Amino acid sequence: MIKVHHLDYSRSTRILWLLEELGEPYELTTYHRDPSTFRAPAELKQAHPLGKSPVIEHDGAVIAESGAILEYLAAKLGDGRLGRSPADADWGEYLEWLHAGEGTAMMGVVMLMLVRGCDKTSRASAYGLEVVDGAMAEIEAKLDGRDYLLASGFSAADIQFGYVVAVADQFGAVGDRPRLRAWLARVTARPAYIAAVEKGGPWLLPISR
Ligand SMILES: N[C@@H](CCC(=O)N[C@@H](CS)C(=O)NCC(=O)O)C(=O)O
Repeated sequence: MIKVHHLDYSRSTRILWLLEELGEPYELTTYHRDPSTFRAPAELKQAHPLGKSPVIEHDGAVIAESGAILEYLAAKLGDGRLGRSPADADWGEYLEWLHAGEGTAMMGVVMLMLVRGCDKTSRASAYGLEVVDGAMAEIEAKLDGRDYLLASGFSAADIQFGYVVAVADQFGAVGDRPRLRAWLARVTARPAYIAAVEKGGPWLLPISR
């Protein structure tokens, strides 16, 4: 059975969400953040040397990085659901969303998180906002005429970006983008997301800008 090393208030909810979508059983180990620093406990390093969540164990493999885990689980267990393959016309678009979520957009979101309460005109603040705003604008444009990030339907890419957009909103970076807001409401109304939150707890840290 798949073992998930889950940290409370974190992007590892993405993995629970995907597994709930697939109807796959999993064994959940939940780690708790330090209440003052919000950092992960040291025990998480026993699961993976980086000490970050999510981490999964499956068939003897230990895998970190949420995008890699989503891609792995969708390919291994999805049977064509939630993932895309080289045979699909939108495989490239799927991979781009999956990787841009952490590689670009989340980098900007983390900058906003780190500079919260600081001078909004600082270089770090302005750069973080520019990166996140660019990602939000791109999604708003893509959602014209489609319900999900891919025209072919809901996929792991929506799960990956669900967290990015939810945290960006917490820091006031979503803006007045009706398609993006409707998409976030649509994907987080899915029974699998609700089940993931019931099992893993809320994914947003209790902090604000
Ligand atoms: N790019 C990695 C980021 C992993 C990461 O930073 N996870 C956070 C949880 S949202 C974490 O473990 N933070 C605890 C800490 O750094 O102490 C991924 O997508 O999995």
